[in-house]
Amino acid sequence: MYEFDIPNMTCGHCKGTVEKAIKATDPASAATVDLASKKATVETTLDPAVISLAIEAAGYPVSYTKR
Ligand SMILES: [Cu+2]
Repeated sequence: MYEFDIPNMTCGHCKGTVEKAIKATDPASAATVDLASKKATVETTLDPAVISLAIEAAGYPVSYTKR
């Protein structure tokens, strides 16, 4: 489980974009994207750096930590 900090995620549209980026990268992932805390928690078997790159490619700078 990884926690991604996405400080520029500010509205429902951002949230949807981030959710899509995660799902497109790892369709088997389980992701919860929380707008209020600007965090996404993701259960994935992929390297979290790959998910991170996809979120950044969607327009959102991101950092992550393992939980
Ligand atoms: Cu937005």
